[in-house]
Amino acid sequence: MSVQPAMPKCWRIESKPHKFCPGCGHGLVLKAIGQAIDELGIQDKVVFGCDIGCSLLSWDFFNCDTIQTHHGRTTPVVTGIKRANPDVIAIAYMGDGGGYAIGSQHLVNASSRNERITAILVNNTQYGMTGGQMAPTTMPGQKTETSPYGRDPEKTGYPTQGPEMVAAITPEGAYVARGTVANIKQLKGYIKKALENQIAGNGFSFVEALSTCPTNWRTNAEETWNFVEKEMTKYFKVGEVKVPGPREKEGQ
Ligand SMILES: Cc1ncc(C[n+]2csc(CCOP(=O)(O)OP(=O)(O)O)c2C)c(N)n1
Ligand code: SF4
Ligand SMILES: [Mg+2]
Repeated sequence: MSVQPAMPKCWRIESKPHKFCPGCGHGLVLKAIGQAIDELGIQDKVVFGCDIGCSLLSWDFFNCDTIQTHHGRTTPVVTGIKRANPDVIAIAYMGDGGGYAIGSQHLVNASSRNERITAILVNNTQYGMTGGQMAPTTMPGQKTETSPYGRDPEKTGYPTQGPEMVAAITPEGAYVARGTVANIKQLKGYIKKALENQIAGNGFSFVEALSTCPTNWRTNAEETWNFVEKEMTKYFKVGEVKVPGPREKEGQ
């Protein structure tokens, strides 16, 4: 008897198996997104935007309206769609290179304008699709194709703290969290809350997902999970960073 994998109902079965490398975290993040869409019953309303980078392999993942855009530009593209059609649920899906480097201005501007969209960013500590170059999220000492002796923060700075930055510059009503593919249930919960925040019209919603790239990390299965669970969490704190509601009073 063959065992059928449990796929979210909103996934396109015809496009599976997907094209990510074995052990890649993108498929897990997309599964969490799919489960959140199913549980909220919003498949008919979702417009899914994906970026350049390995995220573009999700262009045929969902039975939802989908658009693929340039680096980091997924955020303004789905913002335009949302402004023109306020009833849609707009999701921008991108990598850390696209969201925090090449298209970082769009994340900053959408955050400070509190756009009513949901951005989901996959942090795999480097530029995956192009062969593993250093990204803003590369950790001190981490070796990549362009930091062969390890990232030196004196020369190239410390890892970008994306959710913390977004939380600092968004007005009230924003929802911001960092999840991990090592805890899919929690990640799905954060994505669901981010989508609910958009549905409620509160403001910008942003979820970063710590993710795996065994191909460029050159890690086996055990090393891959150790890296995401033990190394990445030294720099990237998993949890909710900002939830809608009044800010604490000054001095508290
Ligand atoms: C403006 C621009 N600069 C550079 C590239 C080349 N490029 C394509 S994918 C990519 C890396 C993407 O990395 P990331 O956003 O972290 O996604 P990942 O593949 O890691 O999921 C780069 C630099 C491009 N397509 N456009
Ligand atoms: S290169 Fe890395 S991020 Fe891209 S599909 Fe392969 S494992 Fe995933
Ligand atoms: Mg990346």
